[in-house]
Amino acid sequence: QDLFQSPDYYQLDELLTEEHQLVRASVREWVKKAVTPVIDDYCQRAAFPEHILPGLGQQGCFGPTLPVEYGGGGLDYISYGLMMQELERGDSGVRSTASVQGSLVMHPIFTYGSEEQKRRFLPKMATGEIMGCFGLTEPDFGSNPAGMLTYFDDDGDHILLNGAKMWISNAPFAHIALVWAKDPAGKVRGVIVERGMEGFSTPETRNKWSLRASATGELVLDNVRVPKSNILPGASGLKAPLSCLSSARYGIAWGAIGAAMDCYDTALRYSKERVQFGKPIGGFQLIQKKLAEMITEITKAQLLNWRLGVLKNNNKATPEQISMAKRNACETASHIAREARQILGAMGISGEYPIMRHMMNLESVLTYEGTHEIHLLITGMDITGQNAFS
Ligand code: TGC
Ligand code: FAD
Repeated sequence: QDLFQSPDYYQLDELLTEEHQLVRASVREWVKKAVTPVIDDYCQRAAFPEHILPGLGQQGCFGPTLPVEYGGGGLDYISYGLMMQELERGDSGVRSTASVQGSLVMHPIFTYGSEEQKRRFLPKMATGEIMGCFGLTEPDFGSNPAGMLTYFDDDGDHILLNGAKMWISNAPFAHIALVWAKDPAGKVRGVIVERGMEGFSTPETRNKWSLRASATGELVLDNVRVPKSNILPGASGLKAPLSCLSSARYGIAWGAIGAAMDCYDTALRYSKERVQFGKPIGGFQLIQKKLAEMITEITKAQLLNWRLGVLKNNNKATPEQISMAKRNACETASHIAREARQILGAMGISGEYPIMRHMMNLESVLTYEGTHEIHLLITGMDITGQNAFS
């Protein structure tokens, strides 16, 4: 891992500012020291490396694009993308933790929250002192969150919240959960539920073969009495949670390519060292085909992500463009992980190398934040004007 070189076949570093390169170098070094040496062990034990949270905060990975006055880094979206790329080069679960905290909880509190909510939560979330999770998916409503059943009733200066969320990253350890629920008028609202509130529990989801080093759980809401001051005043309608997804999906587009880079880099080095039939396997055409296609796909995805970052910096990126980049990155990374695993032969399935772990993680990355099929249909609708969802 010490030898990791970020593939830069098209001299894309020339498109990055000094600040972008510094941010990337800093997170890369941190991942090398804090994540890479321990992640296989946590993954094998299906445990979450909670001790890395302060480090993620110190690296500025929680809410990097938010203003400094709220604890954010005031960075642009290319820096944010590069951070996610480096985190996911370490492990998709580590990037997930940062995506959820920054894009799915801090971003909506910043965008839709009251000044009191922002001051109370954001600075401590930026350091990792307060961790959050994002509850949109329900047992019967995954791709179609509009159908959600979680709801609340009015109870004076409180609400009574009922329902259940499922497959929620960070839920088992989060201090707060941003729960999306329907108000008495049937409008989707965002409610900050705090650990310790009566009737609120977060059972852990076990037996995952993917994202094993990420903690996933349910949110069980049984008549939870929440003060009305915990409702995000600016969020009304499904557009609010879906806009948070746009921010997280953007990070995944960069992140999944980080995992792909790690697989490519590992396979390339292995192909130069592993000798069969009297020569390094990298000298065989079939291995070269795999490696050449990998670097081509990584380079294409890097260009797509960089351009999307420029659009995002100029507030011009559309949700549909983000869907295309998320989908492309997941497909590219999953394919590269499978090809890289084959290049390592039997060693490809060993925890001594990161490839099988990335490959398994990427199965979740393909599904969460909108499945591969949903993102295709988003593109389809955008170009034809026809809704093929329902
Ligand atoms: P639809 O009528 O299309 O949209 C409702 C309103 O929302 C707007 N909108 C968006 N705005 C911003 N960003 C987006 N990505 C948006 N998508 C839609 C839309 O313009 C509309 O606005 P308005 O003003 O007209 O009200 O809604 P629909 O019910 O038909 O659904 C469309 C669909 C299927 C695309 C959407 O439901 C969807 O994206 N489904 C996928 C669900 C999903 O991605 N869930 C993710 C859960 S969170 C998660 O997985 C975290 S994993 C984290 C980790 O560990 O990294
Ligand atoms: P379904 O919606 O039931 O889909 C099943 C299959 O049907 C998929 O292949 C899908 O593409 C396909 N399908 C559905 N509708 C259509 C259609 N109209 N046309 C064609 N095909 C269709 N959610 C959160 O809210 N917060 C989190 O933090 C979070 N973290 C997650 C962590 C992990 C590890 C995982 C695996 C999931 C997480 N999710 C989270 C949930 C994730 O967002 C959902 O799994 C995802 O949105 C898909 O929902 P579903 O699993 O219910 O699949």
